Amino acid sequence: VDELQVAGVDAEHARARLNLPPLFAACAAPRRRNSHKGSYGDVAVLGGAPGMAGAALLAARGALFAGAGRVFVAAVGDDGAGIALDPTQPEIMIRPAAGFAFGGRTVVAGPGMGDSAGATRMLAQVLDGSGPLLVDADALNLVAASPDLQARLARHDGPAVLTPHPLEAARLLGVTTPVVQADRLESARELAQRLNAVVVLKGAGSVIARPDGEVAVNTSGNPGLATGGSGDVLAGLGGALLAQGWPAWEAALGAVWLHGAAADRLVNCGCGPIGLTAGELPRAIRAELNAL
Ligand code: NPW
Ligand code: AMP
Ligand code: MG
Repeated sequence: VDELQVAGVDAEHARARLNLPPLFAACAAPRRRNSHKGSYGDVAVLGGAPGMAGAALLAARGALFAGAGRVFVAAVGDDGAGIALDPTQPEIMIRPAAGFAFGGRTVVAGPGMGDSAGATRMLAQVLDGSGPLLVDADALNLVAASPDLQARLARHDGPAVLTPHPLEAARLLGVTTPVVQADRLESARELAQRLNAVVVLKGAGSVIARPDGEVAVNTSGNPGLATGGSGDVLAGLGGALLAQGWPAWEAALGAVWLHGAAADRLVNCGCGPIGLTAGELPRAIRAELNAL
């Protein structure tokens, strides 16, 4: 704490820098012997508009390697001419978002979702649903632009986690990125209260905040994560923990810590920080989860 204060970090920020694993370890119970894929939940990634299929597939891989029982991509704007299969990950089931049955599934909304009218309609539908929900990327931008979607999100009947990076948080708060960054704890808290959800304000030292004002600051991870797609993997990982029954606060703490620990593991074996790729994270996340 003293060292952080010398570095200019205020006392509250220093206190919030917690060793996260003890806070979520109870959720990481060993698998029951007679369990089956239905025991570990379905994750549906709503996203992957034309040109950004990769974001949805990275989120889907994050969910798969974090133990979700079944993983779907509900592809926005896909009239059947787009992606039908991920040849390197055939476990992922890819369907058009229109008509997709989201009920009873954990929804990860946003990776590569775009801002089309169809995307907005599908997002309104999942916000009105009652399952566990993780909102990221373009879904956050759509929420920022629409008081109607903000109201639907605040009313969402089920666990909800939001994972904005600083620019997405600035859009949601109607301010600029430097304003968000000037007080990251308060920015995250404000968003959690306004939108009635657990909020992960991403970036070095991700802040996790609850609507009741509780905050934590993550200590794992490194600048190898500053690469396209790493946030999409985090979204899928968080969705998988929600699908396996982790409450929103524990799922957010667990996802952020495991994601950072996976990047630290990759750096330790020479796969970064320079040139670390988002696609390498899911297997490293699996190794961290099994080592818990
Ligand atoms: P700058 O440059 O500093 O002004 P956008 P996106 C800022 C999909 N993807 N600290 C920074 O702003 C996503 O899922 C698809 C401070 C940065 O330039 C989305 O659907 C991929 N500032 C869509 O693309 C792989 C920070 O935010 C700007 C910050 C758009 O998402 C890539 C970027 O924000 C991507 O994931 C920090 N820690 N972090 C694929 N393979 O298909 C970010 N910023 O304009 O919202 O764009 O995040 O790339
Ligand atoms: P996104 O911008 O949505 O792709 O998300 C980027 C992910 O990488 C988030 O989980 C960030 O917290 C993480 N990240 C980015 N830069 C750093 C950094 N310098 N140190 C630690 N984590 C980072
Ligand atoms: Mg992102």
